[in-house]
Amino acid sequence: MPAYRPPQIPMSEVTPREIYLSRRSFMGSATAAGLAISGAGSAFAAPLMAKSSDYKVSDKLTPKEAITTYNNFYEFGVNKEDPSQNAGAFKTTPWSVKVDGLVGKPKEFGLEELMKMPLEDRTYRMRCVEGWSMVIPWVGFPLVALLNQVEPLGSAKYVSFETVVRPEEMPGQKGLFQALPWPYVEGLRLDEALHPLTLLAVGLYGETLPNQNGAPIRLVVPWKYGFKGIKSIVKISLTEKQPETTWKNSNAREYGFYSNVNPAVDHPRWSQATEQRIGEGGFFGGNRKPTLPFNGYADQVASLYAGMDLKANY
Ligand SMILES: Nc1nc2c(c(=O)[nH]1)N[C@H]1C(S)=C(S)[C@@H](COP(=O)(O)O)O[C@H]1N2
Ligand SMILES: [Mo]
Repeated sequence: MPAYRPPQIPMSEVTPREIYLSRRSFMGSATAAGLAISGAGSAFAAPLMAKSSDYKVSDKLTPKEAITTYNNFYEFGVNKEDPSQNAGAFKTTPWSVKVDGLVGKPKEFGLEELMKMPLEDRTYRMRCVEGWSMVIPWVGFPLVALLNQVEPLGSAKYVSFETVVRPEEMPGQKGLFQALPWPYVEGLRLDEALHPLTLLAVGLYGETLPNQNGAPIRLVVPWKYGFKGIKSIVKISLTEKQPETTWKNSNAREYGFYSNVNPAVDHPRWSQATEQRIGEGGFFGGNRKPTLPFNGYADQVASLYAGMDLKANY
């Protein structure tokens, strides 16, 4: 496995925003770095090419141990340590992602094909609605690269996502107590989905994505609360109507469609003004830092919401 490469200076710091955004959509950065494929049963023998990133955060990376043992993936249980303990038997090969709906060229992408997309290292700040945060070095490709291939129609306004249903491999989908209705579903507005920051991740810390983090492919939207980052995706559809989303369906008063990280809009039961960076100063209490609007990505994404009431559209 190659050493993790710290991301380089973002193009956004040296290029006017419009040029930066249009460039970002069509080209990656020049340097290639290998993505090591590890883990028993991996179908991929050859090292994959990952592009070094032009995204940078000055924050310290969250240790891999914390990223992979403290998270949410309710298909494997409702406690933070459940996913890492219960996802071992989950089979991520073979795998395919069906992309359909309002597109000119619907297509089922095999995992081998997805892994050949132009992979990049992208370190993002991540913020859970519960008040904890992490800094995660993802490996993935912009969702826009996949959407371009299916040719969205003019009538498409939203993108919906669906997680696999496999009760035999996912203990949280089995038995009398089901924490959520399955499949887990999420959605983005089309312009959010096309934004160059929006990633389909297939790895972290330069290695194949661990099962508990959403293997083999999951969504990462760094300016939104963590639950928008739907894991183990099997279906993506372009729609005219705003898609159903799991947490809004289960409690619309507490979780909205937009879910933009916003320190000025409290969750009905707690403040969103500060966050606990996991791995720094203990998991709980102490050392909380201020939460930034759009999780610190306002320069890149605030314009998507110009003129919207973000208190009403939480
Ligand atoms: N399918 C699925 N995706 C999911 C979840 C889930 O329960 N099921 N939990 C979400 C929540 S609440 C968070 S905070 C992130 C946490 O995982 P990560 O640290 O690997 O991003 O995954 C999100 N994606
Ligand atoms: Mo979360």
